[in-house]
Amino acid sequence: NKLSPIPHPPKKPVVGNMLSLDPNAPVQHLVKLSKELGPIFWLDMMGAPIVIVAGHDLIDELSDEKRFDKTVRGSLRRVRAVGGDGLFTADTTEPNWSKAHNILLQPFGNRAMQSYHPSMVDIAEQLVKKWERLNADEEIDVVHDMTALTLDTIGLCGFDYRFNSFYRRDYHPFVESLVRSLETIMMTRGLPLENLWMQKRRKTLAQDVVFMNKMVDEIIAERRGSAEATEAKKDMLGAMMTGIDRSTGEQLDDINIRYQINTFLIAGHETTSGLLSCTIYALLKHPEVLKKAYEEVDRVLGPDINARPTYQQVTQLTYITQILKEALRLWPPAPAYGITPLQDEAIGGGKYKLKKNTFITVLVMALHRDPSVWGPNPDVFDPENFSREAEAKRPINAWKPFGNGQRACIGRGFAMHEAALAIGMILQRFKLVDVHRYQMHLKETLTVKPDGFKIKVRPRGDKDRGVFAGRTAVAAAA
Ligand code: HEM
Ligand code: LEH
Repeated sequence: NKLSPIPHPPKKPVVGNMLSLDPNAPVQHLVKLSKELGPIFWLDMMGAPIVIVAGHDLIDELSDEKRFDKTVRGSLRRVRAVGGDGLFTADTTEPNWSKAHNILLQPFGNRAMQSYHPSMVDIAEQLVKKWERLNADEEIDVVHDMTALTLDTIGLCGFDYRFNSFYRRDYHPFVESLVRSLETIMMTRGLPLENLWMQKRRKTLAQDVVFMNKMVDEIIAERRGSAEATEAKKDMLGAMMTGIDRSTGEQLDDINIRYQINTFLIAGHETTSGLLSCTIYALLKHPEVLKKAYEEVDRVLGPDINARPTYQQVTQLTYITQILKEALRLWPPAPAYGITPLQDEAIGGGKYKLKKNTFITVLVMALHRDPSVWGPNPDVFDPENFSREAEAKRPINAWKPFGNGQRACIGRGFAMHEAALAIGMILQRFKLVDVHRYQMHLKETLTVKPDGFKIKVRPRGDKDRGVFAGRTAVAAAA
């Protein structure tokens, strides 16, 4: 075989390795396979080879954008049903990719983050208010509430729309459609088999897409209709409607703007909520980390729990940020990404030949636990992995939760600010209670998130704030 000597597990006739991947947890299954087969191996997906890379040395080479580019294939290709030629699902060579990339750098930049901050606080307050009003016997479905937070936040910051997730029992109809669509997209992974069940799912997918597009198109049309609103609104939609690509002098058309908004909703719904849920899990399981996190929150945000955190204060939550980065290491919400060689290539000192256009999966989840980078106990949660010193010492391309190069996540700063604010405001107010002694079990959709994770919270009293609140009060008085 042309891919030799890249290792591969034994395969069956016709289906190849298709059926040897756990359909409910393919990424976790690939991580397990990488422990048996090594840092690179390939699978036969019904005739189509897919190369899986799990080791740091090789991924470091694959991060060279002169030699490798993102490729939109497999499940990601099918996400185009919703994301169209939005940034996440566009090919790098599509004109709309670079156009939108240039225009969107501004509304995702640091300056713009400051203008979204009050809206982020608005939604985070809804979350903590909900938790404050729970009775002592009531549990919190962590992923549900974190999804409500992240979806409502991108709705408000993105296009001034309130999903009002904290005012409903079920999800907003848009979210119902989105979740169903992504489910169908993931379930039909690699299966060209035509049956009644799949025809039904496909029809529902088409209807859901029509519904989602209509809702977003109406939001855009409404904004176009009100001229004064276009100038006043400092949200992402405003920036997309007025922004000009400096290299072509062109603007985004409304169909592309719709796909960008669909994309933000996929992103806002699927990933930051996973990060927040895993972070809460880690805090519950590591009391010594939680203690330091409380100390930072009390020191930076002060003793008055009703004082809204400022933008500046959130940027000072540096230990919380280390915790978030470590959660992104152990449980990267986007656990893999797809790339392809621009020319025939050889990696690993010429050992592994990769023909132009080969589909390569970078297995981020495995990279993040590579002992050659993270030491002999890579599965241990330790925020010191992201101290200034540890970060400076680490080789590049060892931590890639946001992808690579020019195709890396444009929402990274947005997600990190939103997450630090939310954890800060939660720790300002609550003690976390692990009522079920939950053990991490990752559910795979497009992303990975904890499955069935429930907690309780209790209000923090003045006693819980201890010396730090006192010290802050004294410092404030001085
Ligand atoms: C791309 C992860 C939050 C918007 C990506 C990629 C990753 C990623 C890994 C690269 C995908 C690939 O190579 O195929 C994450 C994580 C997030 C997060 C872990 C939260 C913790 C967000 C948010 C937004 C967003 C909140 C927008 C509101 C995008 C866009 C792209 C992208 C537009 C495509 C960029 C391009 O190719 O030009 N994200 N993301 N992401 N992300 Fe995120
Ligand atoms: O290798 C890939 N896909 C394989 C799956 C693998 C398990 C064998 C396939 O068959 O399709 C490519 C990996 C694509 C997955 C990308 C996941 C990114 C999730 C991010 C969603 C939310 N988001 C969007 C933007 N920012 C965040």
